[in-house]
Amino acid sequence: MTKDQVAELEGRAKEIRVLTIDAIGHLGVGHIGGAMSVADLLALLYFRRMDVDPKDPRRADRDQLVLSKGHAGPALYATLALKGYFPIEWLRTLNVGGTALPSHCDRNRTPGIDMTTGSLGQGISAACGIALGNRLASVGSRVYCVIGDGECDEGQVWEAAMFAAHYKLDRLTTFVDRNGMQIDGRTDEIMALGSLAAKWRAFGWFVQEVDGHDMGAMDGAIGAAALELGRPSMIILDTIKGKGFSIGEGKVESHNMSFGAEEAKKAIAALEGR
Ligand SMILES: Cc1ncc(C[n+]2csc(CCOP(=O)(O)OP(=O)(O)O)c2C)c(N)n1
Repeated sequence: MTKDQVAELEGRAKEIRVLTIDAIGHLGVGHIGGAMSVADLLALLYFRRMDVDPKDPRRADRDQLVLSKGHAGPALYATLALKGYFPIEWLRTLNVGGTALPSHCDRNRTPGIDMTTGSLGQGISAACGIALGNRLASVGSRVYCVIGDGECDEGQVWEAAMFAAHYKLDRLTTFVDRNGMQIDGRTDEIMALGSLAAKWRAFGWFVQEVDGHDMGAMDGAIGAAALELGRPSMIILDTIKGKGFSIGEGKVESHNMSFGAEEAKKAIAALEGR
């Protein structure tokens, strides 16, 4: 990637963060921490890597994303709005009655959402199913999946890990958003994960570890994953929970935080360097 391309993607990530803070601030409460930590990845996927068409969100051979940590939905909604799936104005309808944008992802309600998620552990299984289904249908597209590090406490994640390796799902690239925190504390204290890289390798995956706020590093890893044949790919992203949200950055409390429009305004000004 050139410097200009990196700068453009960083600009997109900033827009995603601004719109996510605005939407959650407008509502008054939401999962801001885990949304901020994946904003850079979402910018990279939707504005560089994924072959998708906002005018045809269900195109059979599109690349797909399963946001298994479905509570980060608001960041994905901001990304999809910027990409042109629906009007930016929808973002302020986050989680109000009758909305197309519920707090957690719902493929039946939101254009561009590929899988309904929110019950942790299930999304990665769904991603495996999509990848295997694509192979059976001779569809050559890629499936991306994002799980949380706290989500790795779920046994179902490891069933999916075995399944993907057994079926050699080499068109599946999964990311762990390793922000070191989950709902009620640091992952080290709640359920220590040890070496995640060693675990995923032991399950038969091609594993890379990169800085989840570094566009170039992530892009390189996604490229290397695409070249890997015969096994699924895991890219462990080292991230900061609440990244870019001045009130909550690096804090466990950012997980599901209450804040209003005024605080959102201040946080957005800080993010934009005003
Ligand atoms: C099966 C299930 N159990 C509990 C929850 C409630 N919950 C929502 S987010 C969360 C913590 C997830 O931590 P992590 O995966 O690290 O997410 P992140 O820190 O990236 O937001 C929990 C326990 C859930 N959504 N699903």
